[in-house]
Amino acid sequence: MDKKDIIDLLERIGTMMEIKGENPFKIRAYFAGARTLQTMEDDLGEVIAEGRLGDIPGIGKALTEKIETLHTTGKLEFYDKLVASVPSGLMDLLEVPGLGGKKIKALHEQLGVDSIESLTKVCQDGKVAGLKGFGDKTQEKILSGIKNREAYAARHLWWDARRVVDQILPGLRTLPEVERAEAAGSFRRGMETVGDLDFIVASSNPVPIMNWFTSMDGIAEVTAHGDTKSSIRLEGGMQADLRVVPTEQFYFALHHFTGSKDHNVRMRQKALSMGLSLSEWGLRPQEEKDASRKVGEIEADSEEDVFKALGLAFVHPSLREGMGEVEAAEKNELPELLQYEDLKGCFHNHTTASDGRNTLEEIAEESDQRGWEYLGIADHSKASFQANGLDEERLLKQIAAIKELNESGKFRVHLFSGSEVDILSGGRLDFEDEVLEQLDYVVASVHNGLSQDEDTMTERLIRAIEHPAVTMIGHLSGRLLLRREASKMKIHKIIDAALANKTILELNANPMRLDMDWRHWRRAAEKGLMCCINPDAHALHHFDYQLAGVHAARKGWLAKENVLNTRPLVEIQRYLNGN
Ligand code: DGT
Ligand code: CA
Ligand code: CA
Ligand code: ZN
Repeated sequence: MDKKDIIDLLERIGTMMEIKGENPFKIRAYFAGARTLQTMEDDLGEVIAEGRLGDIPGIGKALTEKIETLHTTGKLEFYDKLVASVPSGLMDLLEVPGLGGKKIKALHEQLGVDSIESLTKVCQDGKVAGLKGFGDKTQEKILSGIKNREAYAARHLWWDARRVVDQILPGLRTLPEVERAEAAGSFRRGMETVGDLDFIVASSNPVPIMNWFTSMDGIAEVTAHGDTKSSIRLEGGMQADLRVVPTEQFYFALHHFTGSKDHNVRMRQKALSMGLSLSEWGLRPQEEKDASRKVGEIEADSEEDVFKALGLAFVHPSLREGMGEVEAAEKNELPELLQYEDLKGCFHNHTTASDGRNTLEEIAEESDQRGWEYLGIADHSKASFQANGLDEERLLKQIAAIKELNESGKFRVHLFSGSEVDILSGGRLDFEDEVLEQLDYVVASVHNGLSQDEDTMTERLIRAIEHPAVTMIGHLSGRLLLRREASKMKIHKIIDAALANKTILELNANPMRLDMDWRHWRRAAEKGLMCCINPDAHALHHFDYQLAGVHAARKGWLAKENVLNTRPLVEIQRYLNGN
């Protein structure tokens, strides 16, 4: 088990012991141990091999043994027993924001809460507000937390949906009866979250396809099994529909079920204005009401044909949100789609110096393999102590190490020295100007006080945007999709400030963030706002996140010239030097 997983597990142990009301000193030892591991710079494997773990302050004898066992075997009997002794309903409560071990214990002991349902009930009855340490505000927060949790459970990250699609679609395509198969719906549109998956298949023999679909591995429930339409729920909770249509209908059905509803409405209006009627069955003269008669039917051998028949340029699925794409297609004014290959590097990446899993050299090597021209290192700053943020001394050392690595010529990629500097609660930065001046660039981000009121947060961000050393703002809203709401802020004021100060806003490509939201990008970019797509990488495979970033950028109508990191190295150097 690696260090990160061990840290999580120690914290979980501490929380479960809190719920059980065990000795506070013992509890504290687990949380303190987790924190110590977090800030430890040495490699855990080495420390254990050299028998030095027990010498580290904050890690006692009992903890040393447990960490060593976890590191070598990945298992711990003590933990398994603890898990078995805490009712699972109580562990579910940890998913409600604001509830930790101590509060759960109080709710359990004093109000008999043992599940989300019983917690909802006592909150609605107003009983929670009266408990010591709770109050009206907490009670309200718990209720809204539960409500969000339900809404969140109904959807899935696009990134996770992709993994499921990558399993099912190739399977469908290998069936001999299948002529064509695609995943439609919000997934195909590249929405950041997906409700259910919608598969569309062309075939004249649907029955075997339906049988295959409803008997795949990993199905929790078959909710419908028909001749041309079936629905399933998978073990992870994701649902999927499959529709089989005759080949000649395929591209009309694909277009229809790709949606969105708003896009479809606009397309149907466009068809009507030409005396045509568009549906999932096809495109035909309006007076031809009887769909079974094929008089005057228009054929489509591709989705492009559907658009062409309406006098429209092809609208990529990413753009089909009913936000003016049909009008733009009429005038041939659609944006040129951003491609993954357009990205030449990125700027928000973490190393082992803070909370990343890889060293500078490993990251440089990976960048070379991916063919990137440059890569920016932006580890956390000292205020992010839980992420082992760098103080001034460690940062200066890193700057020197990066310089040395660049000069060594060992790697093709050029590394830039940056920092992900915390924006403190009043908008001040975590480093003084003299330190910031040593860096090639600065990503400024909010990591605490995320629930400040709208005006305070707006002013805080604008102050950072106005700081001359700040190159870009990281993950603007702080949202975690399906887990944490965005901080409240006056987004248009912030965009205007970024424009006025020529500060870049990041499009954080972590599939859980995709922040700033694509819905704001189109207008902002039209006004000249510069975007930078960053993976916020904490491990090498996180560089893959850039693909999710590109999808979000497309939904925001961003073209290559709106995105800083499509530029070649020389231009980036010129840009960062301020000319
Ligand atoms: P989701 O699943 O909530 O993430 O979103 P979608 O867009 O995948 O929606 P879904 O699965 O309900 O339906 C897929 C597409 O089918 C949708 O984007 C457009 C089309 N569609 C479904 N129901 C309607 C409808 O009542 N009217 C229109 N115009 N289109 C519909
Ligand atoms: Ca869907
Ligand atoms: Ca659906
Ligand atoms: Zn961050």
